[in-house]
Amino acid sequence: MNKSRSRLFSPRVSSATQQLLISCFLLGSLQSSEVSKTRFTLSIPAPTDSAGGLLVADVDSDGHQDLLISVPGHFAAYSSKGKEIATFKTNLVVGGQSESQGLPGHNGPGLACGDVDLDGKNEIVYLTLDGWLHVLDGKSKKWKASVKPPVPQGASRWELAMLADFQGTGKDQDILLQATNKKGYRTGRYLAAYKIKDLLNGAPALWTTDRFVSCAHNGARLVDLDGDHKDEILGSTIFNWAGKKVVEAVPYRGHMDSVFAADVLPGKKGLEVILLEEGSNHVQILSLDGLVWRKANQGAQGRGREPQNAAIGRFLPGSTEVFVWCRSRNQKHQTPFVFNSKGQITHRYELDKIKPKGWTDSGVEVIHTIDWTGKENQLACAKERHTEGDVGIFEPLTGKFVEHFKEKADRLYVADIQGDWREEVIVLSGKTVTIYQNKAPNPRPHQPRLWENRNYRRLKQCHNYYSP
Ligand SMILES: [Ca+2]
Ligand SMILES: [Ca+2]
Ligand SMILES: [Ca+2]
Ligand SMILES: [Ca+2]
Repeated sequence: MNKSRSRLFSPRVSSATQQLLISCFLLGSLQSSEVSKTRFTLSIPAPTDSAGGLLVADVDSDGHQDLLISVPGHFAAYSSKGKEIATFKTNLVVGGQSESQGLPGHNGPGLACGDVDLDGKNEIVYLTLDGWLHVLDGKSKKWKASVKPPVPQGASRWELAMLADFQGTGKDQDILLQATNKKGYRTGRYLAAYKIKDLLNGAPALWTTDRFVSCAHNGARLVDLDGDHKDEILGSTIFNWAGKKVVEAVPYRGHMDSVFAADVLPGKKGLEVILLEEGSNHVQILSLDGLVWRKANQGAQGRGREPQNAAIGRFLPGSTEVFVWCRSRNQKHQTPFVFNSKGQITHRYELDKIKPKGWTDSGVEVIHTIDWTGKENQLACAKERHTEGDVGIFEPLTGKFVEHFKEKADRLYVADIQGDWREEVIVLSGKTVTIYQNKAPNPRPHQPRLWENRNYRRLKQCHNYYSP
């Protein structure tokens, strides 16, 4: 491995942007609630394919969450009201299919944001195609540091940088770098964990590995599973803060398609990890002690039906039980199925019979669990699959849509950006961003903001198309 080196770096900051800000009330096409729409136009190019994505963080450190948007060659930050904070022209690492191009994969933002130098203000952290990692001040847009970390032999460059806490400080003082093998079917097997301060000073990594088994199409996801305030690293293998493999999926055929973390079993200490197999087509739930359950939706021939995508959440009104909703493989006429927390299938339906009029027969994609109503139970939000299409919010257990937004969505992201702890629906269509907010009365206005949960923050930064 080569020694780290540093150099000066000057981002170009574009002039003021053209913006259109609309804030209005309208009724969703299903007329189920009042929805406000904030709309503005990007001053960076529109996405032309699946490269680049969205991220919510307080970029300018004014106490309000902002939106980061990346496309090849550019990224930009806007306030939740559509005010431009910064635009940058730089070859950040974003891309499409990770198994051929490397990480971060379809819709991966290739950006991270947090206070990495403990000056009380957030920095933007990202990798560029030439192998450098950059740190910018989010508010002043000024360059703070750049470094070219040594790259593992089988990789072409570091492809994904994630802010982490491996020391249990409660802050963002660590970083995880991930890369795929450069030859053959590329998966994110290489990891390097650093104290950020060490990395920027050219000091060695806390640990490295070439044995991480990542999901096939997305990077690692970080979460504190056991409550020791230190991040675990999630894939088909789960590593702890010290780089030790603590648990792994039980044998399966093929690869893992998605990974999520949730407290599926509150009686069992810590969070559980939900993994979706493609090949042997089961859903696995792991705890730090090992397998909790592994189940498939068996067809008439006894063959498991592929879960393909999932949404995990409290989907049953009046209950806090966590359910695992699976979309099903079908290219058309999707038939979602739902497991309860014990691994029993409790719901199945044909999406075609329930979806809104005009919605594609190809079903849904980019499926996020969403705290939309403010009630205890959650919903799912998704876009029309395989098309720049509409966005909807639906009840996962029944498939009933409660909102239908007419869109030509290139990207969909769900996060609390407007300040009410409930989550908004954020859509990028060409150069147009629309933030949909539920203006119906919030039944639980005094809930803590979701961002106070460190795991919410981590999962909202470590995401792509396959594991939103
Ligand atoms: Ca802000
Ligand atoms: Ca800072
Ligand atoms: Ca932990
Ligand atoms: Ca648990």
